[in-house]
Amino acid sequence: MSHALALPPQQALIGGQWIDTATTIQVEAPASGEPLARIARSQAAEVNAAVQAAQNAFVGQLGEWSSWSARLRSEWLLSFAGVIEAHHEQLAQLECADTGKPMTQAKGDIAACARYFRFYGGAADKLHGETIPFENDFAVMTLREPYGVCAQIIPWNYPAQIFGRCVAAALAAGNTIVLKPAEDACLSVLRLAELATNHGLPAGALNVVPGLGSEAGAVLASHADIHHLSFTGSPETGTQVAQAAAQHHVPVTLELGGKSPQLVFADADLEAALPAVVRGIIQNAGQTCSAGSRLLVQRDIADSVVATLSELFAALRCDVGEADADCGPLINARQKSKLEERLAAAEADGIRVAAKGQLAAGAPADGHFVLPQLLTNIPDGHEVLREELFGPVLVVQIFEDEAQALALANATDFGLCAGVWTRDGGRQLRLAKGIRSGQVFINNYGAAGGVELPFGGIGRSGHGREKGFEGLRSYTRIKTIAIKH
Ligand code: TXE
Repeated sequence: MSHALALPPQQALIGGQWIDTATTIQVEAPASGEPLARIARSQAAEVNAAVQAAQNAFVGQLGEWSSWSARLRSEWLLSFAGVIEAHHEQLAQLECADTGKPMTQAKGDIAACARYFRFYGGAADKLHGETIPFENDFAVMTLREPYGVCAQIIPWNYPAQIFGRCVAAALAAGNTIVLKPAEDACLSVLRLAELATNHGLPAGALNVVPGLGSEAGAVLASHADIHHLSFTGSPETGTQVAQAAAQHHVPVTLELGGKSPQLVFADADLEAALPAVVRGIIQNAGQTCSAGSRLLVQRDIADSVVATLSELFAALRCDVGEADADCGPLINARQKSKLEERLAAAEADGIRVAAKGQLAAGAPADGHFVLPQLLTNIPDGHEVLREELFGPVLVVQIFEDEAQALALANATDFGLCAGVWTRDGGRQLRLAKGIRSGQVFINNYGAAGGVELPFGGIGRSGHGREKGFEGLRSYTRIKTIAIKH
């Protein structure tokens, strides 16, 4: 597969230079398990050099990047959105090969990446402080200042989208960046970094240190000279990086996944709801932090909903990315066997597989596929209701009334998203207020991924917000200036 792909540089990007590392990491294509690329394995030396380069580009108003005005940053980000769009096809091919996701989804991800640069480009020069009425002989104002060096540790499920979300916002606010992409998929990130450098982003404004989480990631998270840390990944690793950052009092944004419920009431528009419920769990083969992975359905319609969903699941086809199937493979053998073990344990506990999708004819036998499936007959409190499975597996629970629906929706220590399907306006608002999560979608799920909408979790799903204007503010801190006259 690699011969057909135009691969990006696979080294570390430090201070505008692509640097070889002593050893490298083999990256495999999830679709086939075949070798795809060899990326740099950055260690402490590279991470330290990258942090130094980011500091050099950010020295008050003297650094190469921090000397740019908000208007200049805005213009650069807007024009870079155009560069991404011009390379849309090539970036989508990389994303598709590297993550295994269907081509349509890869194209959507690249479009979203460009939209982040357009949105934050438009917002960069609209980030205002305040003036505050105080004693008559004072003038008081607040400035929204960039932090300085932002460390960003990102995962493999949406490399290009998360690059857009984090990098565009941090740059728009005037920060410099050291980004540690995931070892499992980072080719689109490396190409985007190359395009940004070639498009005139000052050296050191964006540094990329590919490598292992336990090496480059751990060194970056505990670095004394970073000023902000944004992490997207598992709750366990999130806890570790937050502890590491706390040693130097570095503020942290954590985006850690979820176990998000979709609540379907008897009065819902089922023709809209059920296909959206299926899309909400099979997108990116269920490897999505915001996946709608729990279906809560009202008893009166439960049998017919399970019957319709069973037909929809049985019609799903898995294939490799390029073939544009409903569902691609999981990212690697480890994620696949972890999920298969959990599914085997669920079956042993009497949980029923009500329906399963199929492998498309001709799909490669050694891709890391797990067939999309619908699980019913689940004992209260079972692990599959509590833990993020990170695969195309939807678990079904039945509720009697609104109060029970709300209790089940909140019976999780995650709190990222929820979908509510009902025509009752009062119930829509009661549940929107009552569900403990960062996002509640009424009669839709995911709001088409709008980059303008703030996004983040509570509890085990993390804290802080990315996306939207709120995401831009989160890359700034307030300075209060009080002038006595
Ligand atoms: O995640 P990790 P993994 C969840 C999902 C999945 C599970 C495991 O449930 O099954 O996490 O996936 C870097 N110090 N999500 O193992 O370890 C790592 O290199 C610093 C949810 O891939 O959290 C990568 O860049 N960094 C999710 C990033 O952290 C470290 C997306 C994420 O890897 C590190 C992905 C360390 N000690 C997985 N160890 C979402 N929220 O969308 C690893 N990393």
